[in-house]
Amino acid sequence: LQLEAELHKAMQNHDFDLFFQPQYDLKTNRIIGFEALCRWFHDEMGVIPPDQFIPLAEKTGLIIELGEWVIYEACLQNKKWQDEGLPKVKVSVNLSAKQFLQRGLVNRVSQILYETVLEAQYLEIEITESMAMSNEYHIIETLNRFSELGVQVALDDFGTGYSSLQYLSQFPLNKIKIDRMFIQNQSEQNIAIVKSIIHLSHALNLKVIAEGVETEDNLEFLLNEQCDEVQGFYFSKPVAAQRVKDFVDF
Ligand code: G
Ligand code: G
Ligand code: MN
Ligand code: NA
Repeated sequence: LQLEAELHKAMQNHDFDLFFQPQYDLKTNRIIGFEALCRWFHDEMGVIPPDQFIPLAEKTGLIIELGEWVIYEACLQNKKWQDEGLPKVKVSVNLSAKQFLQRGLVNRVSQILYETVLEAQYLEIEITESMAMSNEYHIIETLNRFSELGVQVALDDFGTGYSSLQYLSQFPLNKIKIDRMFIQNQSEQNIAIVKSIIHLSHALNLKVIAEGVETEDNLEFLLNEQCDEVQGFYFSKPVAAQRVKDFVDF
């Protein structure tokens, strides 16, 4: 396949970059972290969005190398911001299923933290609800090892799968990320779902972040419902690393 060959070439040529989207604490209005999002800059095709190349990278196995690069780059960048004197915040990376199930992942992450001199508490990994539901025993095993390492774990795209929070309470998670579709389509049903995710998460001692916050109304609703954190275009789109300092008043 054409795109597959291009993907291999891109890996060798370092044609990937990370963009960063800020996450805010709703009570203090402070930035508490950035989600790192991968971008592919292609000479002719321009910017290729992750929706198009992550699934392909998964299929071809290239996700292992790419995923490792993403973690390394995110940690390195975060450490750089800290060294420049910015307040310490988390950087959050998305892990794909194949990457998460790979043997040696936790050791590799531990090594990356050592190499980049980033304290583990400033790295967060995001796994999706569907990954958590795949029932493989080593998911809990791996999450426990991340937890022992001190790395934070967030459950991404929450609400799109069929897991109960009761089931998830067996997982060593720190945070639930409410999928943006529940925020953006504020139907009566979605409002009820968001409320119950927030209440149940808090009952289980989990933090909750809402994704896809685009309007003042979204923000007000989430503030009323005691949501902990927010992320979305209302605050900022994902931006290049060098732009982060522009709007980070921290
Ligand atoms: O940044 P954007 O909204 O276009 O991302 C689209 C999707 O691609 C999201 O689901 C996001 O989680 C995923 N994605 C972005 N960067 C990475 C990455 O580095 N690794 C993995 N596995 N997924 C990513
Ligand atoms: O699946 P995941 O949550 O990792 O997806 C992250 C993606 O969501 C990012 O690529 C980002 O571009 C996108 N995103 C972030 N905030 C918003 C928003 O407010 N509205 C929309 N439509 N997309 C958003
Ligand atoms: Mn994510
Ligand atoms: Na999500």
